Amino acid sequence: TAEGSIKIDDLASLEGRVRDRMEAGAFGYIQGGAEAEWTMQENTAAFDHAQIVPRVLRDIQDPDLHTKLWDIDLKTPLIDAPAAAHGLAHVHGELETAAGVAAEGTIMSVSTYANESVPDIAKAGDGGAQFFQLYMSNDDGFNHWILDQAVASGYKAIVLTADASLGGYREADVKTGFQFPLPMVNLANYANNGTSGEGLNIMEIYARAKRNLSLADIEAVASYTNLPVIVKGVQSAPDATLAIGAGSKGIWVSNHGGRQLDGGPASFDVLPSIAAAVDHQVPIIFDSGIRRGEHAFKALASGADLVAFARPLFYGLNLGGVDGVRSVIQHFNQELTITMQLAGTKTIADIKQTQLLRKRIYDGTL
Ligand code: HOC
Repeated sequence: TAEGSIKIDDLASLEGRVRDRMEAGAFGYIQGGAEAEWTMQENTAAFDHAQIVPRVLRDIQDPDLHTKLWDIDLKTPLIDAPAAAHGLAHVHGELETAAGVAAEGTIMSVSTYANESVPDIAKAGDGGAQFFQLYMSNDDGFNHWILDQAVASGYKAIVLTADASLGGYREADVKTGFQFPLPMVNLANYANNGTSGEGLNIMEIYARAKRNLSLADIEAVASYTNLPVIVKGVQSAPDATLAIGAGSKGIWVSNHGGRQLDGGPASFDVLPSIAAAVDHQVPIIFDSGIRRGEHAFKALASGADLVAFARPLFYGLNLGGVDGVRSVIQHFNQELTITMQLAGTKTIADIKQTQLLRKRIYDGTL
């Protein structure tokens, strides 16, 4: 693997660049979505349903990407979305991602199903802010053990995954017969677990999931850890309201990159009704389908406070390790900066005042 900064013309083309470098099953697992991949494709297409109305003559130069989540200062509103098994893309997996994301002054979200341990990823992040993404297991001993690790390692929030009580039907994985080729180190390190995940397929991994997740799990995780819980996988205004009522300190609008329920709406299309329901009570993080700075701008203008993405970072990681990760974030930042300048917005707060012309609107009854 040639390491180092990578030249990026556009983020969408990274997928084609890594396709032949990666083992087919690993590429299919990362790139693929559920069933016909309709929702996955809609996630990106949906940004074309809204147009940015630019403002001019506003005395703007050098737009400022800095923002804050709670007391965490960030150099950009673009953050790393959680994803399992970075070892599929790079021999040092999450360690390189952590170093790259921290160097760019933003947040890394670390999956329960990482190929490196929770404490080691925290160390590699070198003081950068990290969230821990919990997939609740049907083994409460494991949930407590891994949450203890996240707390002890200084993670800033627990991202409670709400849309993954069962795996979506991923046809690419079925066709390639994909099995995770590496241990998931947190599973391996948990003494009572009996499996490291190595050699299992995604459905076998999902067999560990707690099926009957409920609102009570928010309070259970919050009181166990004393960390803010952000519920991830929210796709409707009523669920956002219920999650906040149950103690969620953040709402993560996501359909898991189209990897879970196929046939559901694009994440971007449900964002306005959720933002209206949340009404600034807690921050909103958005993911699913972001491939351009203008997509991030549109999500911010529709009520998101932070915008997350995973697949492009996987591709950057594969192409250039820590520097590849940095290159992807820098490219996103560059596109967002250009969009901000041309739209007449100096700050992230200004983006939120920008008018979007929406061609398709979902109402709050979703
Ligand atoms: C409960 C098992 O986010 C994906 C990952 C899933 C990780 C395994 C979860 O592939 O979407």
